[in-house]
Amino acid sequence: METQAFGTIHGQAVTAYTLTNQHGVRLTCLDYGATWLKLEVPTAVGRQNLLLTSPSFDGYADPRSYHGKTIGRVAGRIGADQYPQPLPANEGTSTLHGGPHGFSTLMWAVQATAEQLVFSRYITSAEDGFPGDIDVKVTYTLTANDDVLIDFDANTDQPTLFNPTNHAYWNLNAGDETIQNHQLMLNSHQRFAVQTNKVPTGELLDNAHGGFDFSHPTDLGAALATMQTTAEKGYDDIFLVAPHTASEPVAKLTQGKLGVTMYSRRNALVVFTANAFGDELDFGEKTSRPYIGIALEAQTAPSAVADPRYGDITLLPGQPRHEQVRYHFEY
Ligand code: G6D
Repeated sequence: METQAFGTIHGQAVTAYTLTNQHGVRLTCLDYGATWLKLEVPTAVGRQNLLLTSPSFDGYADPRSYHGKTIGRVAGRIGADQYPQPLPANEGTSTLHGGPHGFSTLMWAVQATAEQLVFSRYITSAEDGFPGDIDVKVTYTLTANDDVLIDFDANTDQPTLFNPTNHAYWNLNAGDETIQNHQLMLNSHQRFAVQTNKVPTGELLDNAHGGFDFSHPTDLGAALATMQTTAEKGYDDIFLVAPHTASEPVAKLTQGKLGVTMYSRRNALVVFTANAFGDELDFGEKTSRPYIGIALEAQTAPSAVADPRYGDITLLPGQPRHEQVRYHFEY
């Protein structure tokens, strides 16, 4: 395990932690936001980072930057009034990615071993505005067979919500190209209809029509071309994951020899193609612009907050919850 100073926030030092496996795959995370900073694989021409990464901490200090960060208590958008107690709003009347003081804005304690980075944090209700004080652990594991596992664990003292995810953006190009030359497969046949504020209505739409069918590996450039007549001009959609076994992937993204395959038991995956990105974000050698990255966010469908048909995101005292997402890399 290696560490590197990575700036400061509110007078506190931010540190980058790097694990390397036997094949030379390297995982780097920050204590701030329990952020996934880099995933580097060895290639014929040297190491290649598959994530969008800002070169300095400035790129992570803004609470509205979510790249690589751990998102919680609740990923995605829910109405701040969709729970018996009001939730902290940060986008009109919605709570996006855990509200203004979500997991992504916090400094986490770290315990590191050769294979794991364990980020832990006690978060009070007064701190993030959700009911209940919670104990949270986010564990990144880099295995010998080129998997990264992210395990999310939580306990609470009062009923609350827990639906965390990771918000890494992928770009498998060595150069400055966008993800338009990538192929995407999703284990999904339906997606959630949303209101104009992007909070789901609870209705499902069929993926078969209008550029949403990724049930087989699909060219993202061609798919994005079909989206140019929409207001979003790209994907920012909550896909319902089809029933599947633990060994069946929920998503696979490839470009040439490089690939990332995601496994999750949860029933939704948000796909966001950075449709309106401009130069307000700095991704180093990758120029920030539309489609410079793709976020694949495994989660329980946000509709579950108000509709038990779509799952259960409640966290109850005495009933700790555990969620996991696994990524496998080919290079
Ligand atoms: C998520 O779906 C959302 C987007 O709408 C948002 O802009 C982004 O996070 C920051 O992927």
